[in-house]
Amino acid sequence: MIEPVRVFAGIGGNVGDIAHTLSAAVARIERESSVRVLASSPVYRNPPVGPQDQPDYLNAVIELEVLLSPQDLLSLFLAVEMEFGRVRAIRWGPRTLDLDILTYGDRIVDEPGLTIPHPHMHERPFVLVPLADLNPHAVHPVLNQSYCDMAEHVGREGLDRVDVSLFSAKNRDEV
Ligand code: A4P
Ligand code: MG
Repeated sequence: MIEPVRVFAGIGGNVGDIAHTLSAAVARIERESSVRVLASSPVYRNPPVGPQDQPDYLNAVIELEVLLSPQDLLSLFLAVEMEFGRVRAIRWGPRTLDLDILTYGDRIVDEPGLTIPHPHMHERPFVLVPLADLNPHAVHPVLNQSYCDMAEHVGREGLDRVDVSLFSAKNRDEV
């Protein structure tokens, strides 16, 4: 029997009706029988990291319980990105939807095409701040620091909380 695994995932985008895309993507993920959405962080508007000549992003972190391997979860994320019209052109360039696996339990994965924990998460305010909102005292599986300490270290400059709710458990129970 497969044990459910707790996953934190980054969700973001900077093209189109971003708030709508992010909510629709979370609803799409929730419809998978092998995934349960447990919570979503607040959503933050923030300037692009990487190439600057692109619009601001909306970013959030979602907490999932999955019955999928890390590889199968990545395949699901890539499929959902495609469904929402993600066109992959420029590295770190604009995208309608970006789904990243941040952590998968305490597992460390380092193989071609998949690195967990996500290799940039520890340096990105748009990941650490919402992660600390959801789970402040949890500890990064490799760096052994709590997310609230890491978020404090990178700071929250440029992050502007927006009034959008991606998911509430109530929505799920009503379906
Ligand atoms: N991949 C490897 N590990 C993972 C993982 N843990 N989760 C591979 C998800 N994917 C993972 O991703 C390329 C490949 O990474 C995937 O096919 C998968 O096999 P991508 O998202 O298509 O590539 P990319 O965006 O060009 O590069 P990268 O390094 O993945 O970018 P990120 O980390 O996704 O960052 N600024 C703001 N403010 N907000 C953002 O959300 N995002 C990015 C992209 C840049 N700047 C940003 C934001
Ligand atoms: Mg990505």
